[in-house]
Amino acid sequence: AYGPAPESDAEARAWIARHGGRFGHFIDGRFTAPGATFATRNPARGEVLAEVTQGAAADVDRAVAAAARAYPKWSRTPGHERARILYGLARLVQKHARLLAVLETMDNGKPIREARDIDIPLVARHFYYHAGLAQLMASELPDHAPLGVCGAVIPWNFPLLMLAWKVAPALAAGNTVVLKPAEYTPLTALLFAEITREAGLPKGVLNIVTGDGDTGAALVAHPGVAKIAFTGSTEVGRIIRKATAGSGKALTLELGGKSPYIVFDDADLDSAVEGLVDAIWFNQGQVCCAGSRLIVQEGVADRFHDKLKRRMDGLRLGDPLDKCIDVGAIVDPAQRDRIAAMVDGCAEGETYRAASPVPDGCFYPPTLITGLSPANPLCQEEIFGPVLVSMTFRTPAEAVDLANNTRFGLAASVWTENLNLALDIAPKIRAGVVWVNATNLFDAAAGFGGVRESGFGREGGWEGLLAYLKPKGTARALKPVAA
Ligand code: TXE
Repeated sequence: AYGPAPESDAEARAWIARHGGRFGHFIDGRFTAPGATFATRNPARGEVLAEVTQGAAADVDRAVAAAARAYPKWSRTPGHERARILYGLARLVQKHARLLAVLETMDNGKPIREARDIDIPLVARHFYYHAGLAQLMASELPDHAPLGVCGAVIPWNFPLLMLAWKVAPALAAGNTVVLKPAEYTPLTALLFAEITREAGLPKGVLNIVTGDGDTGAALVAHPGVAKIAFTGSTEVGRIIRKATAGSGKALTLELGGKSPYIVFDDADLDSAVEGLVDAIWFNQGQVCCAGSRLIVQEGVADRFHDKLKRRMDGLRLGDPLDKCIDVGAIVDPAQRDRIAAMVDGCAEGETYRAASPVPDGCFYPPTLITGLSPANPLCQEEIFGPVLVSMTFRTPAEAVDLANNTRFGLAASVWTENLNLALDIAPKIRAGVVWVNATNLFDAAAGFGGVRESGFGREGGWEGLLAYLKPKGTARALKPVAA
């Protein structure tokens, strides 16, 4: 261990034990009896944390029916009353922050420092912000009405934060929700379900059905669902878009990325290195907007790579509950093997791996690959791991061409001391967000989302709220669900 003592997992283990180590779904305000289960593991230690129920179509039916029963009352609950409950949820997330952070780290493998200082505070912030919007809806959006039952399918890289991104705006707008967490990381969603009871959220307003892609597909296909919000792979996003086409369901998709990180020769190189460590090694690179393509100006490329390698060698890999860890575990051996296969399958370029010893278990070291041609699959495909590829450019126009040489368009980062250059470059990059001399800036008040194969729709801000509303008077195109 690097730190004095790893964060204690006793409270999280006690919570799991209170549920007998086996979880059912959360439907209509209570946990169902566990059915056929699958294991969710701690990827850093390989141990089974708990058994979780594989949701069948009948479970999805029951959850959608519960959400449909709760909808009339919740949608007519005044905004200030919905706000009171959402503020309560935000405060309870803060109250249980330590337990939520430890459980997230155990289930996902992310460093406790990140879960504690980034994920969970952003979750609370998201509920605070949307409580405020709920309160303002009657005066600011008097001509809008909620959609009905909203289905959310979320990934494993930010389990509770992605829940917050979907649930907070949906509830603020007056919808009810059925959410399916990712199969690798269902535990914080189930703990959050318990917290909704403490907050006095009426039963049926939020329902959670655990399971794999089949459970997600059943939710997507359900005729009683008015909207699907999905975050995950571009491949599954494509399946969901086809499955919902012509159904009248509203849809937002937040998909993969291959975000460029452009460093001009006049940039503050030390700050750009620090930013890049955050851009590509935050959450082991398992971030949809990860700055996974370094595009650095030729004259400073060697110097920049040297600085970056020194910084890489200082990164500490290890038990994610160790408070001094920089890089934790990959979420699952299948993902780790997928990363390794992509890197090992590359015949081109030079690979540099961080010096830190790689612990046993599901770990992959921070890796830099230089000397690849832009058409190489590693420069084109989302690796979704701690692997950075680097390319060089001579002119700003070349930098823009390289940045846009991708099917994705989620985020980008531009580093230069020349503000005119930054302002000239930024709008030419096809991405949902372009950060200048910064990276990974997220706020509940700012809409986040992509263009091209990174998806469509925004989450956060008024724009994100509008994705859960329709103009008043629009008839529901969907079949009502029998209560
Ligand atoms: O994602 P999936 P996986 C990318 C990343 C990663 C790859 C595979 O490149 O390596 O995807 O990860 C549910 N209908 N991202 O397989 O399958 C699934 O149960 C409905 C990028 O984990 O997209 C889970 O809850 N739902 C990404 C969720 O979709 C389905 C984050 C995401 O899983 C379904 C995650 C179906 N047919 C992975 N199939 C990002 N951009 O943030 C699966 N699911």
